[in-house]
Amino acid sequence: MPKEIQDRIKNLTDMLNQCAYEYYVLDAPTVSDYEYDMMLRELAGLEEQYPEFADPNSPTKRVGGAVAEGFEEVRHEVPMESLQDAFDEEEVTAFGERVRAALGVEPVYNVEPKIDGLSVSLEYVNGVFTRGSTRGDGVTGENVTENLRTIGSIPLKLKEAVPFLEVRGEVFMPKQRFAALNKKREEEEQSTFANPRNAAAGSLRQLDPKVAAQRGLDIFVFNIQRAEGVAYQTHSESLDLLRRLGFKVIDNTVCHGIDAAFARVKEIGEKRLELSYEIDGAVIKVDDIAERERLGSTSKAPKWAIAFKFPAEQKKTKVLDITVQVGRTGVLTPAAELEPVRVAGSTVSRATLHNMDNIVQKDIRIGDSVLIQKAGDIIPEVVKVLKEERTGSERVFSMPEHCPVCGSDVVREEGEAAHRCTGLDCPAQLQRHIEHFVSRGAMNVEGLGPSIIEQLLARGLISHAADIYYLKAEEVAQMDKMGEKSADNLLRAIEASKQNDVSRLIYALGIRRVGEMPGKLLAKRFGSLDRLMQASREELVSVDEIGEVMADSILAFFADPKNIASIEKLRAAGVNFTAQEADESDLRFAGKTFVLTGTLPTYKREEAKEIIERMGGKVSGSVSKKTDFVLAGAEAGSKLDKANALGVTVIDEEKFKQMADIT
Ligand code: 0OX
Repeated sequence: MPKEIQDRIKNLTDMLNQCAYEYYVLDAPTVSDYEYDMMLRELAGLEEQYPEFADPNSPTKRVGGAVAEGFEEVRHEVPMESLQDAFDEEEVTAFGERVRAALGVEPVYNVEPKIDGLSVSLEYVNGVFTRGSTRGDGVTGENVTENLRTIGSIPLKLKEAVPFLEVRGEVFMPKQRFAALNKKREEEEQSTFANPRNAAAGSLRQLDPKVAAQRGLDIFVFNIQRAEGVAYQTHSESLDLLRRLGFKVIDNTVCHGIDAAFARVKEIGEKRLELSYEIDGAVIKVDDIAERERLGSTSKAPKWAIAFKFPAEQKKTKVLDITVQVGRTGVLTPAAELEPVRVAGSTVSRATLHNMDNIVQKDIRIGDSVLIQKAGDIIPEVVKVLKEERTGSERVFSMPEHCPVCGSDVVREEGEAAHRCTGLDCPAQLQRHIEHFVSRGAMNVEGLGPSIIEQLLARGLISHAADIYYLKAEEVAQMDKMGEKSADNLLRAIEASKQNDVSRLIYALGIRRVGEMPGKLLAKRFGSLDRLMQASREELVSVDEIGEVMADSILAFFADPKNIASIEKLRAAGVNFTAQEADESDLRFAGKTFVLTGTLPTYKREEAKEIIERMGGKVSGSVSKKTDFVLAGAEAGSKLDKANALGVTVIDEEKFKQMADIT
């Protein structure tokens, strides 16, 4: 029996690794997502039952394991060198001349796009991924293995068990993922990332690999740093080898001579906007490894390579006006209305200005000439004001004191960047709130777009998100451009959404700062909306990733009778309030603070701490009035005295085990 289990685990592991390779590296999946998930689930189940057979490098770990406390340092045996830069053709020509002079011949080059991400090193022992680290300063980086493991295109096991291999690659966030992430962060009132590179770096440095796993990171590899048991004469051969081993390898073109290489650089530059990831240049490398060795390196960069940098396309235009949009939580977001201009492949006529601080800091005025560019080749942004072009007729912008939609007061809370409409019934907020409620990540009601919501609100058919569940067929059929069939489909979609898992509902409610991920964590931890509504602050903050600010926001939401009325309306309509996948964990110590002192008869201090934290409690180093229990062992010192003096309950290990139900 165990042999069969072991074989099945190995089989599933191999199949899942192959599927990840086909999906992420080849971009040619051979199984459906559903089949993949089924295999993954079966493997996770077997590993849980038979941990002795679980592979530490299992594909189940790609979803993100334990939260780290920090990252340990990794010293790079082979330094991760940087690249010399060139900004014009002359600099490239000069590089070509230096190389030819040193070698005595015109070499063969290899030209690659330069991915705008961050460099990492991946190490494999006997074909198994053992460690991954950031470049850092080139000599010392950080161990980010658990986050890298979540990147689907990184092979966990190579197709051949080479004894040792260290490869270098660039981790990046595709443009679309970057744009979607920033949109979501803006909605959730979190700060946005300036570009995909920062977003990738921020994601790789997440202490919780589950967060990294959600970010859609990808990688291209482009260099063998160290290897045993492999042989290659040229860079091209090394890249072919990496491809055969299962890596996603950077696009590369062999070019004979520096002129051909530069022509390829220009070609890459012309096509850059068609790529799904951002590049900031192209790299020209000598292809022959022996020639590279003859050329050597300076203290920082190899003499056999040069990076040609493409400038981000910037265009000049005029700020015609600054307008304000009201979001679903009432946040007023200013935007520059621009004289239309073509930049990075499309016409731009508007750029978000984020908030007042950004406007003040860049001193953007109505009528200003400005330079604009696209962050991540997608999101238009104002880079700077051309102050020398001011005529004196420009107007300083100030945030409206009243909401442009409902006229309510606008306030800016202390410590917040955002201005907010205080109108409880602001139609703009309501519209955006309902759009959010039915959006794909929330209740996912297909066919209920912004214009239908607008009509439903205008005709008084709905005035709350919950009202969609009370719409009648004849009411829906009244909408413009709504045939009988689409009305029918819409009602069906609304009806179907009642069965959603409660994690979607929690996110859909629009509790400030509670995004999709917190929605899932809360659903899992509390199991139902009713249980979440009763949760104390302590219980909330005991959930990983839920901080004090979010906990307060959740408490404030459920303390508002208007929100409770909406929830009751949803309940009466038959919307599901329970989680499909509730966490069975026992949180009996939620909200309780323990202090440990002395030597316990059987537990080490770390073990007791682990039990307390797993059950939702906290361990503190010093006794105060807020301490609930002092767990005291032999030779307990001053902490025990203090506990007695303050009247804090003192327990021994025996009692602790009883409380935790450990026999
Ligand atoms: C990139 C990239 C970065 C290897 C040896 C020195 C620099 N960002 O796409 N670095 C290198 O080469 C390293 N190649 C690249 N394509």
